[in-house]
Amino acid sequence: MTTIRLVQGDITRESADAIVNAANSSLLGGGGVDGAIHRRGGPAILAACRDLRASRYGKGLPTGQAVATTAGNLDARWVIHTVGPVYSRSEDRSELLASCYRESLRVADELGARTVAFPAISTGVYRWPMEDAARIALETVRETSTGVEEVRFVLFDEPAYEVFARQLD
Ligand code: AR6
Repeated sequence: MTTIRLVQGDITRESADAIVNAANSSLLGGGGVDGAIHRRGGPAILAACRDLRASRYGKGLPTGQAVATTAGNLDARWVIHTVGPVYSRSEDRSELLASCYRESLRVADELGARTVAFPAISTGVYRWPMEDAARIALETVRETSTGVEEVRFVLFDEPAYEVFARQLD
């Protein structure tokens, strides 16, 4: 059984086996939660991302996939980088967003992670409406069979937390 927990705050302050990053396919950092993770996690994460680019992901990490690196100075063993879809009104990309959660949990299982902290993937720069993103995130985690014991959603602000809390009920 996987327990789902919601907390409000900065994911870079969390303690977990794995912290998920809402990255972009370059894996070379960016703004939002990605920028915060690289800032607080330090250069070891970027170095590991560069190695992944050089070895497996020369063309970048495809949307919906996930890959792990060291967590550097974060209070975690791994950062799992996943690339969310940019929200589109004309095209349904829900399956790609669900895939981010599923693939991150698959990578977490491979690593043996028991606790995994997720941000609300795609709801910032990538503009996915929070309500819909929360529904997809929670449904996908509930429907995924995993050895992860605790999935923690770390919502940056009170409105995001409230949306997730309503959807969880
Ligand atoms: N802790 C928890 N949540 C956060 C934090 C934090 N420290 N900072 C922001 N959020 P975003 P995306 C929330 O933009 O939409 C980057 O440039 C934020 O309020 O980080 O998937 C990447 O490099 C929002 O609810 O990710 C990509 O280019 C959520 O995290 C692009 O942004 C996701 O916002 C990815 O866009």
